[in-house]
This record gives sequence, structure tokens and C-alpha cells, in this order.
Amino acid sequence: MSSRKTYYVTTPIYYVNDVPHIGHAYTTLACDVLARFMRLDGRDVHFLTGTDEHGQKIEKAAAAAGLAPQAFADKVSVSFRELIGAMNYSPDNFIRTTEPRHYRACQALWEKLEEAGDIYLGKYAGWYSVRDETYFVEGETEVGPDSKRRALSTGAEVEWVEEPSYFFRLSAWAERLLAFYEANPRFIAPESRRNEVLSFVRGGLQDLSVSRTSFSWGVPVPGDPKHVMYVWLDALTNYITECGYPDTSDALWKFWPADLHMVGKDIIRFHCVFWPAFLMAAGVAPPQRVFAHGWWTNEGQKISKSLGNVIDPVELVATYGLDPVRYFLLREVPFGNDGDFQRRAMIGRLNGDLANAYGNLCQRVLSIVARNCGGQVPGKGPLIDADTALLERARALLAIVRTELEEQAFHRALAALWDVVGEANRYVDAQAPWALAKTDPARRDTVLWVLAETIRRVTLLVQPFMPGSAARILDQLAVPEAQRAFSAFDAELLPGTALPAPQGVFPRYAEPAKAAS
Ligand code: ME8
Repeated sequence: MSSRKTYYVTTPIYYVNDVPHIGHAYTTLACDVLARFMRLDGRDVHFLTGTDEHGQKIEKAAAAAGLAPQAFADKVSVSFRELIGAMNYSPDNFIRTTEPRHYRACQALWEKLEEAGDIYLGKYAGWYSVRDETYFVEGETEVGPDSKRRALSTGAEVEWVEEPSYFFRLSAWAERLLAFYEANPRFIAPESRRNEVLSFVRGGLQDLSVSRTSFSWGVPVPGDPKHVMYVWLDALTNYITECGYPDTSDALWKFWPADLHMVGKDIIRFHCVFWPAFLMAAGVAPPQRVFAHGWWTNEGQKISKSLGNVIDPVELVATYGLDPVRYFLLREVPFGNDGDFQRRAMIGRLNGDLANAYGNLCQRVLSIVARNCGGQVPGKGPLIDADTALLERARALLAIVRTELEEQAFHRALAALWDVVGEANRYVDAQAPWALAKTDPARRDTVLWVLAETIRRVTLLVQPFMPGSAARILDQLAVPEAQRAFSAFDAELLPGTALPAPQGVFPRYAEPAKAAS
């Protein structure tokens, strides 16, 4: 059995009512970078994503598509699975809520909640938004000029629901939740979201309807199959289904409690209020952390199907290349904030940070080495202050990136890496290795070695963000596969190692010429 420290990271499971867009791609990308980083850093990682397939919203979408819910879910779930290849994600598993193991986990959790006295039968009468799969009290809604009632927070239409329902005694959990947040200050991030959750819980909690009777597409309630479970109780449970729940002797149970549930800010209440309450009531430890990131808009507009401005990640990758898209999404916007997708900014990052700064650094260093050093890692002579200063900055990066990623500050991790790229480019200009060729070839070799070694360190840390490009650069430095984990961060490049011919990794993006009319 492995004694390495575990790391369990999850994405939300996405509704299969529609195909994935840039927002879904973003959340999974953030998790992918963390999973890859932690693996390279020696952790025993489990990275889970998947699809949320039950509930009224899916039932309606299936009906609109003229398909049975299961057939519809099977079809749309595939488009989320295909995104894994298109975006080069590295999940360890893809879970679907229609799997038998998930029914078992949901029903086992339900029985625990019932045994604990936290579930009772009553009747729900109130507003419900199918789009959000959320209950709203009247004060959270308003009637618009079109005389339709909508939820104030999401703008989604609500409908009046009156039906027998089981309730979870959420009202009894407010104090215990507040004590839990107090004892676990890292549980909700960023800070602004934490404040939002605290004030919601301090305002008092109402019991939560956890079953529905007016449709049947869901997990049946044990002992009362006229009821299906509320889709959020079902969905949240996926995180423990994966670890074998209720079988705590399952090999994957070692991953629970999860290190991180990554979510968008729209679903924070479900993850930070309902979920820890369900788990504590069932005697299961809550997750360690929930990070709620911000919302992407498209050139200033909310991304929506009706506006016709949904950004397709596959198309984006086809236009700009996979790694530039991965880089841009995590570099452009401070993680946690809302972001506006602008093609100009995308092209600016691609040509500026990637082609001009990093790509050019690699290209010019490696091509001088290829031309002047016999296609080998150059010899390393005595170091001067400028050399050790640059090498020290590169050496310090591992600790910096580790700290930033513990906080999910992807943008700061990348900024730290690119600071060193900038420093290295200034060092090339200052040391001018091309001018040393005639006067002092030994010194020229040392300068080139310092640069190659700096590129190696930076690139080891670029791997989680841009795995394909980083691998190509490490190949050009002849860094063996076995030396790409961070345990080899301090293993320096060996002078004399044969290098393959260099090749550019980040081509500039040029707007396609407009077709002549
Ligand atoms: O909520 N910007 O699924 P969902 C950034 N099934 N992120 C966005 C985004 C945008 N414009 N649009 C979507 C559900 N997202 C439930 C989750 S979990 C137990 C159940 C991302 O398909 C963001 O992560 O509506 C958001 O939380 C998620 O997609 C919602 O996906």
C-alpha cells in the first residue's frame, strides 16, 4: 500500500441538458492543473469528473429531444467525455449518476440520514426553478413585466410546486455549520465567498425538501419509491460514491475527505451548506476545501444559448492551439474573479507571453547551442554573480508555485514563472553569448548552460499547465522521462548530453487573411 500523501480533487458533475462550453472546460482545466502538479510533486492523486444525469431539467431536455432520459443522458455525457481528450485532461475516473454504484451510495446515505432522525415526511408548497434545480422562497423571486415570476439571483423562471416531500432537517444544522466553518477557516475560498456563506447561514436555515413526486427521473427513495431524491442530494453524493461509499473498506476510501471540490460561484450554497450538513448528519467527514471560481462572460456578455454566444472549447483549441488556450484561461484572470473572454486578449497572451517571451527564449538558446556547441548540453565553467542570481530565481520557483497552487492562485503561479522567463531574456541580452563566440567560448558555454538549466526548471513547472508543449521543450533538452517529476528538480543538466535538433514550440498567431470577395 502506498504511504504517499493523498490528494483528491473533483470537478462539479455537469448537467447533461446541454453540451460543454468554455465555463465547464475552465473548471475541469483548473482541476487538471492541480492533479498534474500534485502527481509531479509526489502525491497519490485521484482526480474525478463526470456528469449529473437526473432531475426534472434533464427529463425535460430529453423529452424536447424526443429521447428517453437514459438514452439522452448517454448521448450528451459522451460530449463531456470527449472534452477530456480535446483539452488534454487527466482524470482518474469519469462518474455518471446513472451508474448502479451511485444508486447504492445515495440510498445508503439516505438511510443514514433517516436513522439519524434528520429526515421527515411533509409537504412542499413553494417556488421551484427547474433550470437551477433550486427551491426559492417568495422573497427571492419577482414578477417581471412579462408577468412571469423569476428567481432574483439567477433570472430563471420559477414554477409553483405543491407535493408530498421528504425534508432534511437543515434548520437544526446552522450552529454546527458555523462551528465547522470557524474550526476550518480554509474550507471556503476565496474569502469573499466565505463571507457570503457565513451570512447566509447566520440568517437562519430552513428545512430542505429532498424528494420529489411529480416526475420519476431520479434515484428512488428507499422504502417509498413514489419519491425520487432531490437531484442535488443525488449529485453531491457522487464525490463519495467514487470512494466506495458506504463501503469504507474500499481501496479508494483513503481519498476521502476530498482535498478540494472545485466549483463555480453559482453552486457554492450546495457545496458549502447542504453538503457538509448531509455528511455530518450521516457521520461522514466533510471535504477539506471548496473553491468557488468566477464567471466567464464573452466580450462583455453573459454566455447563453439564447444569445448565441456560447464559446465552444473545441473550436477555440482549433483556432489558437490547445496549450495557448490552457495558458490563457488560467493566466488572464485572477482565479476566483469573473473574467471576460476577449479574442484580442487571447491573441495578445499567445503572441506576447508564449511566442515572444517563453518560445523565443527557448528557441534562441537552443538554436545557438545547436549551432555552436556541437548539439550537446554546453560545458559549465565558473559562475559569476549574474549566473547564480538567475539560477537562484529559477530554483526558488518550485516552492513559490507549490504555495500558490495550495491557494489555487494559478495566475500568480504563472506570473512567477514568467517573471523568471523575462529575467532570462534580459540575461541573454546582457550576456550576449553570440558575441562571446570568438572572445571567450568557455564563458559562452557557461552562459548557455545557465540559460538551458533555467529553461529546464521553468519548464518542469510549466508541465501541469501546458503538458504537451512542456514535454516538447524537455525533449529538446534531453531531460529523460524519469527526471521530469519534481523530485528531480535539483538534478542539473549534464554537460555533454546529446541534444536533438531544436524546433519552435509556440508559433505566433496571425489573423487569417480575409477571403477576397
Ligand atoms: O451546476 N463561467 O452543473 P452545470 C465559469 N450539475 N464557469 C462556468 C460557467 C461560466 N460562464 N458556466 C458553467 C451543475 N460553469 C450541477 C453540479 S455538482 C455535485 C453538481 C461551470 O452543468 C462552473 O463550474 O450547470 C459551474 O459551477 C458549473 O460549470 C455548472 O455546471
